[in-house]
Amino acid sequence: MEIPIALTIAGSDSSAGAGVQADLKTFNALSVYGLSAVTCVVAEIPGKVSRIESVGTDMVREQIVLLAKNFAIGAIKTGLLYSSEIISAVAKSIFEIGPRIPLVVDPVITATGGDPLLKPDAIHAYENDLFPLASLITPNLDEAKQLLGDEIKNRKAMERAGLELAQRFRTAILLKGGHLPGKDALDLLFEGQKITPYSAAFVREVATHGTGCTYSAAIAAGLASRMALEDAVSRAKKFVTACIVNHFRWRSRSGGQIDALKHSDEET
Ligand code: PXL
Repeated sequence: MEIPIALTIAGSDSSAGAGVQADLKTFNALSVYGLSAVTCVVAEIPGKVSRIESVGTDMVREQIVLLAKNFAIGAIKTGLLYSSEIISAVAKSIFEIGPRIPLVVDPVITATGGDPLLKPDAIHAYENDLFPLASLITPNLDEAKQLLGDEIKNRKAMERAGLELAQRFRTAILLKGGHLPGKDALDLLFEGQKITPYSAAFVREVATHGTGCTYSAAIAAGLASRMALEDAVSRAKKFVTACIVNHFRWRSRSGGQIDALKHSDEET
């Protein structure tokens, strides 16, 4: 059987817990061959972004178009796109290579540690250029707040926000409620008026970054393998939870602690 192929269009994380590195590890763990188009290079360690430099839009476009001419891409995910110019170039390239390839958009705005990753004026480019091409958008509560303007503090508010986003952008929305207080990490999938919940025990005292990247990459891996959206999300939720539970941990050279996701499909 031919191995399915997925493409990530995202930033490079030097510490390899998030971004392109997390996406490729996820594709590999889920038996999908991963391709990558790098949009920016981030010098960072877990919890601290030090510097970001973008890749030129022509180079971003060249990577995507060249790959699409030569590989049968089964699904695409986007991660950190950094600027409105890159978002628009990515949207244009995706439209040209095949607007019907399933597209998962992870609207990355800030790093887990709180550092900004996206230029503030870039949200409009997401809304105008890229969201119309998406099969699924995967905001966390902070990102949903930036898109809608309202704080989301409980499950009822999540339901209202998800329905509004699904209607506004005419596509499926996975609203990730991991930041809500409580013992479970609850996510809600909105497809039109239909709401499907996905829940897992919240893993405490593990400080990893890259969970959002890993989650959306795992969903794209499922779609590339021709799983239905609801099944792809269900498997991805289990996968990302296992990656957190099975984390790596080191002592950093400055004496602090470094946690990183372990991207493997083993049972917890
Ligand atoms: O976790 C968000 C994220 C996404 N993409 C890249 C990153 C990070 C964060 O820390 O470096 C490239």
